[in-house]
Amino acid sequence: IGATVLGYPRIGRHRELKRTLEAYWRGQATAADVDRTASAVRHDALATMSAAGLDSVPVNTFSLYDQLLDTVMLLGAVPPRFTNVGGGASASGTDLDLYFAMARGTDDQQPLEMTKWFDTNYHYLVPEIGAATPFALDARKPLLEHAEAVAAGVRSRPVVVGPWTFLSLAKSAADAPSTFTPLDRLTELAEVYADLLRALADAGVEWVQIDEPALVRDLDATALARVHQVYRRLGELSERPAMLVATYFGDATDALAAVCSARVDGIALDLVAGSPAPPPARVFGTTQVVLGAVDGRNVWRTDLEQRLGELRAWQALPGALSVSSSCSLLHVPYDVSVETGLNPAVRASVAFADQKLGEVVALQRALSGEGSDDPGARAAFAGSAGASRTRAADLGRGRDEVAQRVAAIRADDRRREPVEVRRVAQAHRLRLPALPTTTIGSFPQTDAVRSARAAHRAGRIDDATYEERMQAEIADVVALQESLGLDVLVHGEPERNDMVQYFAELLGGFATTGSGWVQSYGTRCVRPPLLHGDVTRPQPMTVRWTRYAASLTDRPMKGMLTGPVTILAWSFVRDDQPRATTADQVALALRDEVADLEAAGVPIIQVDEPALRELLPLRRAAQQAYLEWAVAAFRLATSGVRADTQVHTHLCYSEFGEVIDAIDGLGADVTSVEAARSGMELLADVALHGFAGALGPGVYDIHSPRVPSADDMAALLRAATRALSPEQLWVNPDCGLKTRGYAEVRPALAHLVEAAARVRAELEEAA
Ligand code: THG
Ligand code: ZN
Repeated sequence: IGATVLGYPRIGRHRELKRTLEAYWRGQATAADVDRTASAVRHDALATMSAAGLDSVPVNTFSLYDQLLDTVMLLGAVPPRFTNVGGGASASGTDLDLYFAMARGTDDQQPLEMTKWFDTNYHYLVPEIGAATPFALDARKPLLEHAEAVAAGVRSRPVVVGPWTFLSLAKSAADAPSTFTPLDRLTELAEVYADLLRALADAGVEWVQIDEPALVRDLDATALARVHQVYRRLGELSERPAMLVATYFGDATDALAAVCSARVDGIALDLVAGSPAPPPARVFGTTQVVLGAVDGRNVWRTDLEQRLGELRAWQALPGALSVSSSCSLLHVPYDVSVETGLNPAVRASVAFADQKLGEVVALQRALSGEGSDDPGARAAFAGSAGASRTRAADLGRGRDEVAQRVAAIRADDRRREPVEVRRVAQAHRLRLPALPTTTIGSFPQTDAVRSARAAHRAGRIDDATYEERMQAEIADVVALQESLGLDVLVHGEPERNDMVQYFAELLGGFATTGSGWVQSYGTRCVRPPLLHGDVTRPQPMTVRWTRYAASLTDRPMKGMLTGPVTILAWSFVRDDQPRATTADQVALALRDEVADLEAAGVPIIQVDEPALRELLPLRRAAQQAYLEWAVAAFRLATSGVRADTQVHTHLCYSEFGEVIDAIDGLGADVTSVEAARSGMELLADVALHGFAGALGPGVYDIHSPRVPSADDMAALLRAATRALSPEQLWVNPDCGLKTRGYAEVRPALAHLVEAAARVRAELEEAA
């Protein structure tokens, strides 16, 4: 029985890769610096994993930016607009100019699009595949990482994204015929993988891991037949390493027969997101099974005794077994032992990547019957038993007042007055023009704001000084909005580091880490809070700032909150009760905040749910149940207000059509969504389904430094007036402005206000 994991974090324990890359982009570090840092991060990973006792260590899970982008390079599937880029500096087996051009764009070329990796908070770069996209193997990076491991005396297993997943996640190139889909190129692509397997075999690779998480999605018989065909083709190769096909993020039972009956040598299964019990032995044949027994994407310590019991049932299978993480450890931070600021009970119940290595090895030893001879394994089991005993008591779980409040929720608590009643009451109170203009909430986070927050946190400035600095920033933001002529103002959120972390620091039941960084995309990281206990709101969280901002203007000021689903999605959530219950606890805390904002005279309250789509289950059969609890939690948070209080929400990365009913079901009076980059594609969905509330399709793409003209935005708005009635339409950017600078935001918002005025005038003229 072996011990392994499917992948390991790569940003560096001190985010050194992030820092070096950002310095390189600024021209303050060289390619050699990048190479040095990257190689040090990889060596640390190799050393840590082999010291922990893994007998097969994944390599090539390191990335300078993203593993899908690495796969584009591996397969030579570079979109034609980048063919003249590159040839310059290289590091870690990668042509840096070409690589970062695709990741971040150039002066003339848009980067690859970015989207969420399955149902995680990680974003990958979307490959663009057309009928003529070239394929040509460039295996330098996996070969280099394998050679490094060999030199370090480590038994290495290179990891690559598999052909089915690569093409399933790709989008059709812009110039591809409308009937084309990337999967049309599957058979052809299989030959590049064949070349890869030969190259790896030549380099002495024993095992290769081919990641196929897309196999846990809904697959029809045709799809399964094609998967089988590809792996049969690769299986037939006479000269190749043993192939481990890795599935994760869900249940792969449907795809098992198709994969195992091709000649693959091993399959990895996620026993956390999928079923922990074995399917009938015959589907496996002699295929080895890698049991994903330790949760790779949540952080609670594994109950080792219970897990071991489940794993024993797999020992009846004919093929050899290994114990592993359920997915790559990319989705958790490195090491909880450095979190000395954590409440000891919380710290004792958490395992980050390094602790998970220990859990995998302990399970492997115990399953092989060596557990009692191995002091490490014995200690791990004893610690796990201790942790499961102390947990509930010390983690703030089982608070009667919270349980009683959840039990007392009535259907009416999730219901507001009819939409027509609200519309009239709000129109009367707010007296807004047609096509009202507003922003999503955050304004640019200047260096001054960031350093004031950091100084306050470190105790270098006192509360009063901090308060003054933030108030000065808020006053500037309000004055700017007034001078631009925006209709509904915001305070700009200078006091917030992150829209989830900020609330987690103020709510009971959450803990936050000092350096629990997880890569979100490229060099950008987040520190997901630990939602360990019952949720309470000891005191108001936003009222003071909003009230101050409102006191500076006669225009309506929006209160800004993060919704319950997004708070769950971007935290590590307790797994001892249904997420629906935890979501309702968060919703009740937010409901109190909403009530306090209303009582303070705030007429508009926005509750953002950018992650609503992200948590959508991968399998259709589970989607409805999720959308029901998610929508119910949002409604619980927002339905406690009077008819004349206007509720807004904001969503990003919508893929709007898929969840439009749920979005309408949130019952927000106004919904703003990302739309500019797709040229208002969502309007077709709106026209098709209808939409009861008002809608603000973004007219300013804030993900790009480009400042759109009033003409650009007026054109988008006119398109929107054709799909929505003008009374239903709001004018706003795509998303918050915190990642932009004032040099772009000032003119862009001026153009936005001007575009609204022009289209307003046109509508009046036509009436
Ligand atoms: N917060 C959280 N998750 C998110 C987002 C968020 N996931 C989706 C999307 N937004 C991801 N976008 C970003 C954008 C910027 C950053 C991270 C994720 C970012 N991070 C800083 C960095 O890496 O330097 C650190 C920020 C901090 O100090 O907390 O810029 O908004 N939770
Ligand atoms: Zn957004």
